[in-house]
Amino acid sequence: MSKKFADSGRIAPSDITPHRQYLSRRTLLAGGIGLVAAQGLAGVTRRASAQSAGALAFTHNAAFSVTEQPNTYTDITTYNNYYEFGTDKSDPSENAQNFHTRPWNVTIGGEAELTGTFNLEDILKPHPLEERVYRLRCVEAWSMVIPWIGFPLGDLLKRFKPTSKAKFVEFKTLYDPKQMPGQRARVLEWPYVEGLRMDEAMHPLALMAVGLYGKVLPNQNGAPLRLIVPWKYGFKGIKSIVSIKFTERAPRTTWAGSAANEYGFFANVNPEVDHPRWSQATERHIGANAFGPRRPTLPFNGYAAQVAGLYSGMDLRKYY
Ligand SMILES: Nc1nc2c(c(=O)[nH]1)N[C@H]1C(S)=C(S)[C@@H](COP(=O)(O)O)O[C@H]1N2
Ligand SMILES: [Mo]
Repeated sequence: MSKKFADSGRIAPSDITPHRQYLSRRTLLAGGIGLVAAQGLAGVTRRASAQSAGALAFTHNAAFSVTEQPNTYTDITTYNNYYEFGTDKSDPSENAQNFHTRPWNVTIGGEAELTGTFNLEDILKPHPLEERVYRLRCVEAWSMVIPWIGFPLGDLLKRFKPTSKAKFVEFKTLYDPKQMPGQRARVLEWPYVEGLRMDEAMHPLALMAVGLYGKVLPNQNGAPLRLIVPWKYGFKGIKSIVSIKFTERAPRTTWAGSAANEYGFFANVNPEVDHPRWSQATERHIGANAFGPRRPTLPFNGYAAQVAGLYSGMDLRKYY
């Protein structure tokens, strides 16, 4: 799989990050170094991680990572969409600093044998953490490459034994206008809601993220728990999740519900289906070369080989 992911190889020389040590480790792994050496390096990561605050223990998943250079930690943590903390890209990093992510509960409901409210530690406990470097393509036609830390969403969902009626999964963000100043304005319907079809949710690329760049998620990136669906536009990646519900019908999601002509339920990255107000054929890559040439947008954000089969027989212009 890494070979296919590597095919676009779009590393701009200007995309240099300050995380040199981190990257050299990744480059070695991406370069196909032997398994023993890779495990040795993962061990080094773990030992080193105990020393710095917020560091996580994880193993790098090269097979599920692109080999493009990740954006810098600064880009990833200061250029954000998180409307609960303001609509400017710099607002979340400024306004989310005091957001409380502990204690944190997640309610599991709907069509499953096991439902209820669980504390975050119990949600996370059984899941070993992986690092996966994924492309992120925002519906606003910009992109980044982000080294997430997380675990497969499907592994979490299976634990609650969804019934045969569970055809979709709905996710909700915390609603707490006291802590989230953006929720005091009606820029969106609150709380933020997203959803996936069950087979999409069970796809091994769908990730529950708890960290990035080897450390616990910064609040502005959706701490303590957020969704990443790399073949879809970024808005599907709902942040700070407090509710997961198995449903029979497609949930009404925030963006598709409020502007159905602009944002679809599926929201698969598709260079051939434009947003009514702009083209989706190309993207601006955030980083040192952000105002250099635009890059072509890839079908399913470069993950077509892995996920196109989920949509065989569907008219992707109709189900956008
Ligand atoms: N709750 C919530 N989740 C959200 C958003 C939001 O405004 N609120 N913005 C979405 C959009 S449009 C994008 S592109 C990604 C951005 O994630 P990042 O800031 O970690 O890059 O988060 C998504 N998740
Ligand atoms: Mo986005």
